[in-house]
Amino acid sequence: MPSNTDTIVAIATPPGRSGIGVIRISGEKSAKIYKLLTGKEPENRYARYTPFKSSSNKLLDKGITLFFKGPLSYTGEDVVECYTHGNRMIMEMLLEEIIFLGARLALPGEFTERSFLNNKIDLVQAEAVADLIDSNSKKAALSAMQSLEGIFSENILQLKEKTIDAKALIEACLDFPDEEDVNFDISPAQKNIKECLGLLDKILIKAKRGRAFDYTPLIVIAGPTNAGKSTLINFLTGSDAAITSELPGTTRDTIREKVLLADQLVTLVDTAGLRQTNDQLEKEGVDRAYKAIKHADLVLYLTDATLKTENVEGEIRNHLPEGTDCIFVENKIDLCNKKIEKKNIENKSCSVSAKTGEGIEELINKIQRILDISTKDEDVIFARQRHIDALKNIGNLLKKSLLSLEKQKGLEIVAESLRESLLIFDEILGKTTTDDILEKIFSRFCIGK
Ligand SMILES: Nc1nc2c(ncn2[C@@H]2O[C@H](COP(=O)(O)OP(=O)(O)O)[C@@H](O)[C@H]2O)c(=O)[nH]1
Ligand SMILES: [Mg+2]
Repeated sequence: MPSNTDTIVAIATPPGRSGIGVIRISGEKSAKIYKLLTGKEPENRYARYTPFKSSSNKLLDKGITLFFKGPLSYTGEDVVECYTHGNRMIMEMLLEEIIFLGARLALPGEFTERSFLNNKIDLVQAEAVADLIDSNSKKAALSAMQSLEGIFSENILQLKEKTIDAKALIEACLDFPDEEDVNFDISPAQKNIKECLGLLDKILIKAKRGRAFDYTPLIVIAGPTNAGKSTLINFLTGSDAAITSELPGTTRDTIREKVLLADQLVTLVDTAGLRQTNDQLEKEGVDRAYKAIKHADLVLYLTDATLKTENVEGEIRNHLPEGTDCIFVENKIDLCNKKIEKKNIENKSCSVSAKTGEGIEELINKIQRILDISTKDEDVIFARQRHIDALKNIGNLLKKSLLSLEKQKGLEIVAESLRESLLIFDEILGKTTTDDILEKIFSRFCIGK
């Protein structure tokens, strides 16, 4: 296990050519290395144009050097940053020189880990650093920034404070176990726990929304042969990714296409028509279609409006995993003289023509609503699954406490549940997180951060 007291160094900019390259050093030898490398005295927060020289006095490069005296630095320790020409060879030579002067190569995320260990940021903020760097959409980056600014942590701390209050109310009753004739009023505690649950719900909604920014939902188009599934995926992706044909059973492979629907990247999957068949190839296609349905976030179940189809819902329900949403889409309305009535947005069925595009906008609105693709980016938190799972566990413990209170099951049990939930808050923020969880979190960072 490398020591936390070593002075560490890393190239912080990505490999390849660039205008500027940054090398970052952190630890107690930083100032000494600054002096030996540049021949100048480090001055706190002063950007100086300096030479970078090797121990044998060879000029390796010239650039800007910055010194941050700890604890007012990224890691909380003395930090030096060298801005060099963005050439990998030059940077490698400088790196070797700095290692020769007493630093060791930093592990992935080690600078941020030190910032966390020195209490500059909590674990949620440390994770937000990595999420910000890794984010794949502008919305994801902006919401990771909110978490880095501490908004998510503040929300969690607020909920924790409220839970502490509830525990104190319960414990106050527990302090007088022998006074049997004292009738304790549990309603303040009850009210408090209910408020905790309300707050928790709000945080969870914001967290799930934020998570959706960096998640690509899987939408599977399924239904009988010839309903127009391949035509629909082609229409939605604006391509001819899938072969369409009046011959039933054309599609065998599942075709996946990424597309922006209402500002959200989704993966659309076209599948083989669901029917009984003796054709081995088609059978394999149908199996794959059912597999795709199993993993879907949303299924669009397509039927042909010109045909009479019975018990559409029952047909697919047996194959839909619990909780998977489904929109029933009646296609080819251009062939019927039917006027499409505008259905309530809550209604999970609609009529379209994959050929003319009629009704598609309403379909997209329904998809957007079901996946809760928020077009507003305020009030979201970039959360990880770890946070969402922990918050759900807290929710379960709070509900358990409330139930115990209502059933007058004994205040000791209620207090115990509340105590347990407080431990989870500390895990989220990294106060009691185990070493292997920390290692898992920081090893996913890039080097130099
Ligand atoms: N008129 C009309 N024809 C359609 C529509 N959607 C699909 N078709 C036709 O129906 C046939 C089957 O379509 P296809 O997309 O291959 O169906 P799949 O088997 O469900 O993939 C093709 O001849 C399509 O051109 C539609 O909305 N209107
Ligand atoms: Mg097809």
